[in-house]
Amino acid sequence: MGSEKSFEERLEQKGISRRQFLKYCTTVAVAMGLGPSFGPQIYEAFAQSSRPSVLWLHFAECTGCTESVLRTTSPSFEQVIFDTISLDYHETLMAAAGDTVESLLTTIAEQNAGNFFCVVEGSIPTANNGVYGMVGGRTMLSIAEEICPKAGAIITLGTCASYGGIAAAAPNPTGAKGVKDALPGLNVPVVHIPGCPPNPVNFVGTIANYLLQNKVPSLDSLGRPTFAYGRRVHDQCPYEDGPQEYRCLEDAGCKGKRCYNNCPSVKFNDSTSWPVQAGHPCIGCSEPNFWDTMTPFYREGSEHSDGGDDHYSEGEYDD
Ligand code: FSX
Ligand code: F3S
Repeated sequence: MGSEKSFEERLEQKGISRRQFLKYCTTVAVAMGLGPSFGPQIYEAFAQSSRPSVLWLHFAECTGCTESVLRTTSPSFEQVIFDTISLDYHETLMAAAGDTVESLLTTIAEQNAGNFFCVVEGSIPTANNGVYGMVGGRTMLSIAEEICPKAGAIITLGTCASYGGIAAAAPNPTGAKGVKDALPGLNVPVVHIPGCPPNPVNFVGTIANYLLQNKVPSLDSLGRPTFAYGRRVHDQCPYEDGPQEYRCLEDAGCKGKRCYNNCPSVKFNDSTSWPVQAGHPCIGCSEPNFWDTMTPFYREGSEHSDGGDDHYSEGEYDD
């Protein structure tokens, strides 16, 4: 009870009510396939936990994954982070920089060996001993080799960290790889949360699952939580026979039939919208090698790609 009270006090200090946080936990519970009645259990899991340590590594990426998570507004990412996990290292959000911080990374990983989450964003350049990706004078590859094996569990946030993403698109001159491919022999559970960018609800749901059951969620053959990636985008899309103000975009090149993700159900930006609702075909961004296998993203000559003013045309963005 004591820790629950201090958790609520911390929420209050940040101007967020128990009710608001409970609402968010209910969203996470629904995304996890547990149903809204599990919202209070997730709330309790966060309230009672001793805030697991998280070391967050940035490699070859656009930082869109962090940006997506930062767009969690009710509660804000800052509230989720500082009240439910202990974010001990995150290069984008840390005020400090330099040698002290770099040595802190090593120290925290050693002191908490086996007991911290390692979140990885971005792929790892491996060609020529990883020389094409450096942070603080070290290769991303050597940082990953040092930190990742010490984690209790690894969450690869985004398609780049999961499968290589855009940096690994053909001809992949830097030898960019996802974490598991870059670190063969890694003996730590790895959860892939792909998407370019991924949905923050799926990230928080993975943490919640760990707090509730002390293990990573069940995964599909590509290492993704089945609660989030168990169904095709197309199978959840409401637009095939849906309301007339929205249109099915399959003839514009939509890859929803080849892509597994919960975008139509969970949506982005506090459930405001998702690509097809915004008028853009799904580009299959949560599948491995989608830059090579899902392109061209737009289908030429379709009714939606021939100059309509609310849909992109092939070639319009060719610069
Ligand atoms: Fe990749 Fe994420 Fe796409 Fe960007 O960190 S999955 S390019 S949204 O930023 O890694
Ligand atoms: Fe990506 Fe398709 Fe969702 S493009 S964000 S998986 S609708």
